[in-house]
Amino acid sequence: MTPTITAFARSPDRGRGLARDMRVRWALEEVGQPYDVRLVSFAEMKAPAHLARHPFGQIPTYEEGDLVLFESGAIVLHVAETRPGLLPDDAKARACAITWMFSALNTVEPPIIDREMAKLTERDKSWHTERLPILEDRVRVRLGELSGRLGNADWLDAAFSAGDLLMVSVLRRLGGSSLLEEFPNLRAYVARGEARPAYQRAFNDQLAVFTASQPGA
Ligand code: GTB
Repeated sequence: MTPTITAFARSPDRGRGLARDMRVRWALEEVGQPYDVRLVSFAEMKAPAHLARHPFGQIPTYEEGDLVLFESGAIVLHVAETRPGLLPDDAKARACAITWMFSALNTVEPPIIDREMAKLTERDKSWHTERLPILEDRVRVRLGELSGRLGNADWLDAAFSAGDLLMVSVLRRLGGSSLLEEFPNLRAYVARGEARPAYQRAFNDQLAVFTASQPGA
């Protein structure tokens, strides 16, 4: 059965692949699973039909028969557990890869989002110039730790896994900031992820949605 995911009809990231449908698209491409996309407007995301799929009225969601999932991490884990290609067969190696999935979402992404939100929503506050460096330092600490662990390796464990897919997706949110540039091995790690054919297909598909949403397209 072909799964259906949801994505922004008009992504605020203007096709940069930063919305969280990108990581789900990438996972589906890695395992060679074709999928359909239901594009939703902001109004549709908060309407009953979508709220039945996603209690918080967000994207992405994933439907496959009577299975309905939300949370990009849970969706990527489901894809990785039900198709070969994103998790090792060996039980211990699999547990390690899943650990990296959780650490991408629970340990690395939160400080990145805190910084992003501060830049987006707190610029007019009197304390913004004092708070921003604090948030940047929190990101820098995490990046330093991750950089130290990755070292010269290509991937976090022996082979590319769903852990790398989520970690690269999370680090991409720093694109355009000098923070990632401070850690050349992490910058190269992100570039390696982005060079994967499955990533490229996923990126181009979400970019095509943005391009088609432009006036005159
Ligand atoms: N924890 C959930 C998950 O991982 O699936 C978070 C889902 C989420 O935040 N979804 C966002 C959403 O639906 C889109 S991805 N927001 C609408 C709402 O909450 O009403 C977050 C996102 C949005 C925009 C950019 N951007 O413009 O760069 C990047 C990321």
